[in-house]
Amino acid sequence: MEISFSDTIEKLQIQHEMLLSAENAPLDAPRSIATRYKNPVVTAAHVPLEWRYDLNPATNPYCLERIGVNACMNSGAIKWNGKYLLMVRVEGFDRKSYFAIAESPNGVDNFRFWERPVNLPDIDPEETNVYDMRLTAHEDGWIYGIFCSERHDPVAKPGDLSSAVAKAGIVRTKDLINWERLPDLKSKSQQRNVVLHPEFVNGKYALYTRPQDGFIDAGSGGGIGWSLIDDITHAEVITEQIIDKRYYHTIKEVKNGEGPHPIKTPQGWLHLAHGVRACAAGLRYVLYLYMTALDDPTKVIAQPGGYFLAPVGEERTGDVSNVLFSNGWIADEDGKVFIYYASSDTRMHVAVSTIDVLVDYCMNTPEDGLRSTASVAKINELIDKNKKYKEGII
Ligand code: M1P
Repeated sequence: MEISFSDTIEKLQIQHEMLLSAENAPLDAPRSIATRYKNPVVTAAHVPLEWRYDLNPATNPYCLERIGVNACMNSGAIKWNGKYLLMVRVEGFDRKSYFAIAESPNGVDNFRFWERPVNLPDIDPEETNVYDMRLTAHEDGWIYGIFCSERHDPVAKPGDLSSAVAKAGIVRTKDLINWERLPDLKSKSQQRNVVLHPEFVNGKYALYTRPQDGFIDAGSGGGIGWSLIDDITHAEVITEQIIDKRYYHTIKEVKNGEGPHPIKTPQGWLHLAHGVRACAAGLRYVLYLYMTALDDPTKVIAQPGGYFLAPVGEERTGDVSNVLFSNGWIADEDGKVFIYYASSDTRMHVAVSTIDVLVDYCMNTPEDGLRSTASVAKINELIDKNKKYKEGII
């Protein structure tokens, strides 16, 4: 017997509600640097049915999904009125991304999208795709969103419909509903992964940048940059200093990029970033941490070697496999940190840690010695230390 339209919709609604209200649970051992949670927190299936289905049987007699969602990924994050908000990059079947806010009461489950996607002011007909917004509640009183604004390369050879140009788009708001669009960041190089530092530095706005020669390739550029901006309403990169470089045979040898804005801790600014290396399977994206000085955010004071989170299990596969990417985290007043990360450009996850643990990890994990020999030396140092401890010498 054929199931009726109303029964189909009811079934979809029940399944959707079950997904949205499912409780999440910690997965990893309690003594990990960050505790992963079992379920992804936001997926394509979390997107409201009203955004995907025409609920009228007269115009949708087969009850088909009219607008498909491919992925929910790379999300900015902010605590707002006691709720945990994600600025989700929702990607449609048509490959276009848009932003939409999903809200949770506890940061680990029950994420529900607000009624409509974000109404991003449209200032340029050439802007084709927007994604990966970082949110910063700046000390000037505004909440800023900086995102990648992508368009077809105007100087691409005829027939080349793949070459693109990445710029940083800037919006700001006081209520997360009404957004003011500011002019895009002016920069000599392509820019993606641009992030606003939350405080003024020397009386200026400060941006983490990622200068690139090309859309995909860092070329002679790359590294996480830093640029002071006189006027955020006409932001321009005049000088750019690389504060976190790329190195041969490391997790960030191909490229890297700042994640969300850094968290201020008593020991320094705590940064989350992604590093990319190449291998036979393609590019591999992992997450790493570093710290900079409170009185000089350009001065790196801790640089633990290697990654802090890399794709495991289900995280390893998706639209763009072998990728972890993060552009949002929330630090609670009690020191808990919710790290939101996407796996394989497909779904959003959370891992929970504390400021104390993350800072301890940064301060006490050996730096990358850049050579196998240095790695072995670090292990021997640790063995010696443990030996002395066991013998009661230290
Ligand atoms: O596909 C992996 C990531 O690739 C880009 O990141 P990056 O600029 O560091 O190369 C972005 O398109 C990002 O959205 C995506 O997750």
